[in-house]
Amino acid sequence: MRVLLFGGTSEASRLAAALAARGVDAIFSYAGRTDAPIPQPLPTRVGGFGGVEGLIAYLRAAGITHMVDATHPFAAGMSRNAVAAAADTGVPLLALERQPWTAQPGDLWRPVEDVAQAVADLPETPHRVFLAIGRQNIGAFAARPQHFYLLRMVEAPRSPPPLPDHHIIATRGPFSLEDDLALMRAHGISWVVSKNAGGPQAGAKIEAARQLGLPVTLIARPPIPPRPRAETVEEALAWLMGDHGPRLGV
Ligand code: 3Y8
Ligand code: NAP
Repeated sequence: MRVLLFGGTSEASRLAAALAARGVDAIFSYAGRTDAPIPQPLPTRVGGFGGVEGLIAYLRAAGITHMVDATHPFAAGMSRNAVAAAADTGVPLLALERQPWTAQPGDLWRPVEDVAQAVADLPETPHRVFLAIGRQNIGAFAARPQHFYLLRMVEAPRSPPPLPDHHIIATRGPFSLEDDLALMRAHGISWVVSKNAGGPQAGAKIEAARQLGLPVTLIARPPIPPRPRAETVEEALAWLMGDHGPRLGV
């Protein structure tokens, strides 16, 4: 057995630790979006594969027998490529993916389908917007310069965002409710924009918005073709160690 684990989430890191503890032959894969990603207890490769064809070539050259796609629910490009490569090579694929958040009493959610709709959803009157969607999609909000934007991302962007009134926080999650409440109060936030990432790691801002009675423009996950799916590390381990490979001391 040789597992290729597509990472970039807390679940991926937990699965990597479990595989390393069991001595499973596995390779961890980062896209290389950040300069100093969290080190993993597995041999790690960084960077794209070169599309589906590049991934297929990698699977064959590295003798990969199983893929676990533990990328973020918004990493749709990687997930779609993994589905295509699995279909082409027959290498079994499992997605390790958390459930989306579901609205609770008190949530003031404004569901939108994508970033463009999130921009259009913002009000005309100036607001103080917590834009906690990282740095890849900030540019789209230049169409709404009337707002103050509190921008949170892992690393500061290489050039200033095209937003006249903004403040950048460069930090790596996960985030706590206490910290997000304090942050949103300190900046007088009146509107939140978030991806529906699911899980507790990025959920603090959603709970904080609920407590503060703030509207949340919530971006739905991009569609990904169907593939076998697990929600917990334990399920993923069972899939790997069960009918898909040798039974190790789990
Ligand atoms: C490069 C690896 C772990 C993984 C930690 C999780 C939790 C903290 C919360 C907010 C939301 C956001 C963002 C976020 C979270 C975890 C997880 C998660 C959201 C790292 C990481 C990589 C990335 C890429 C990065 C994106 C950005 C998104 C920031 C490492 C820290 C906003 C997603 O060019 C860029 O700057 C790209 C940045 C993709 C989304 C975007 O569009 O900007 N994640 N995040 C991975 C790689 O190269 O393969 O650097 O250590 C991983 C984590 N980020 O091991 O514990 O499990 O989700 N990541 C979102 O949810 O909206 C922050 O601020 O409230
Ligand atoms: P994406 O748009 O789905 O993928 C774009 C391309 O990046 C892929 O086609 C692939 O390039 C490369 N890639 C993506 N993830 C990879 C991985 N784990 N290993 C190797 N190559 C990878 O990707 P993204 O949304 O930018 O996410 C990039 C990374 O950040 C992923 O690890 C993801 O888990 C993590 N992340 C993303 C978000 C988010 O909001 N998007 C949030 C948290 C963490 P090739 O086609 O050349 O193979």
